[in-house]
Amino acid sequence: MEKGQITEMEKEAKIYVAGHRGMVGSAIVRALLKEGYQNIVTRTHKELNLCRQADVEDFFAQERPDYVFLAAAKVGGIMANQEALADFMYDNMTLEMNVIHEAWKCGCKKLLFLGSSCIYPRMAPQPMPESCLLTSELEKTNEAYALAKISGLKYCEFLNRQYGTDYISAMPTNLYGPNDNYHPLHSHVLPALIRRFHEAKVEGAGEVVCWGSGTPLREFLYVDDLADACLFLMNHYSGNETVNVGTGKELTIRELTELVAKVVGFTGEIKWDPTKPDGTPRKLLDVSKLAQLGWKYRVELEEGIRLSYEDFCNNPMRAER
Ligand code: GFB
Repeated sequence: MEKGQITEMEKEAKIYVAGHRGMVGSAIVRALLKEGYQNIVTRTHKELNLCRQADVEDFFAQERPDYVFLAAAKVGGIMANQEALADFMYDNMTLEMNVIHEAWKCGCKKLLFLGSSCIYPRMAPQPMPESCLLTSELEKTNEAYALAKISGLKYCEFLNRQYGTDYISAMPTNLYGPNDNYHPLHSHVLPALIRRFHEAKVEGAGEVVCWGSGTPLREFLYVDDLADACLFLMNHYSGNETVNVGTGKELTIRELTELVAKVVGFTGEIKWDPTKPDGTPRKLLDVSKLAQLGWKYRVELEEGIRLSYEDFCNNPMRAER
C-alpha cells in the first residue's frame, strides 16, 4: 500500500483492544482515550477466551470492529518461558491466529499485531534490523514464544499478500511500566528487581541475589511509549515488513540492578546466582526504520523506573499476581 493512501483511524471508529487488562493493552487503551478515541471495545478473559475459535468468531461477527490492536498474549520472563515452552507456543499461536483470522473474515480495516524482539536470531547482528528475521537459529530460552510471534507476523503478511488486507506488526524490545507483572519467578527482569529490592529495603535485608551473571545486555522501553508508537503506526504505516520499537540504547543487567537499587533506595549488597540462565547475550533493536517514519521514544530509563516503582507502591495487589 503506498504511503499516500494511509488514512488515520476515524475518531468514531470502533476499536477492539485484545488484552486490555495487561500492561501493554491497558497502556494502549490509555493512549486511545487520551487521543479522543471513545468507541473502544474490550473483553476480559472470562468474557471471551481468545483460544476458543468459535467464541472469537461469534465476538467478531457481533462487534465487527474497524480496527484491532492485538496485545493479548501469554507472556513472561526467561524462567516462565523455559518452564512452559508448550503452553507459550499453544496459547500464543492459537489466540493470535483466532483474532487475526476472524478480524479478516469480518472485514476489519486494519490490525496491529504485537510481537517481541525475541523473534530475532540469538546471534543476530547488533543492533538487529527487521531484515535479520529467520536468518539463523533462535535463542533457546524463549524459542516457543518467538516461533508463535513469528507465525503471527507472517500470517498478517500472508493475508496482506493473498487478500489485500492492511495488517501490520510491531516488534517491541523489553517493556516495563504501570500494570506490569511482578511475580517473583515468572516476571521479566525489571519488575522482578523492583519487587526484590523493595522487599529487601522494607525487611532491612543486607543483600539481594539476582539471576545469572549480570553480563547480558538489554534494552528497555517504557510501555506508554510503546502504546504511543502503536497508535503512530496504526495511523502512519502500512507494509508487510514488521517494525522494531525501542530506544536503541542498552545496558548490562548488572548496570540495571544498580539503577533499580538506586531508585528503590536499597543500599545493601547485590549478589549473583549463576545457576539461573542468562538468556540471549544481547538483543538491541535497530530502530532506524521507525525513526525514519517520524517516531521516537520519550521516557528515559531512570524516569521510567521511578514511575514504575510509584505504580508498584501505589498498587499493592501488583505483588499478589
Ligand atoms: O527479562 P528476562 O526475564 O527475559 O531476563 P529476557 C533478562 C535477563 O535478566 C536474564 C536476568 O539475563 C536474566 O538472567 N535476571 C536477573 C533476571 N535477575 C532476574 C530476575 O529476578 N528475574 C528475571 N526474569 N530475570 C524475554 C523473553 O527474554 O524477553 C520473553 O523470555 C520476551 O519471551 C521478553 O520476549 C521481551 O529479556 O532474557
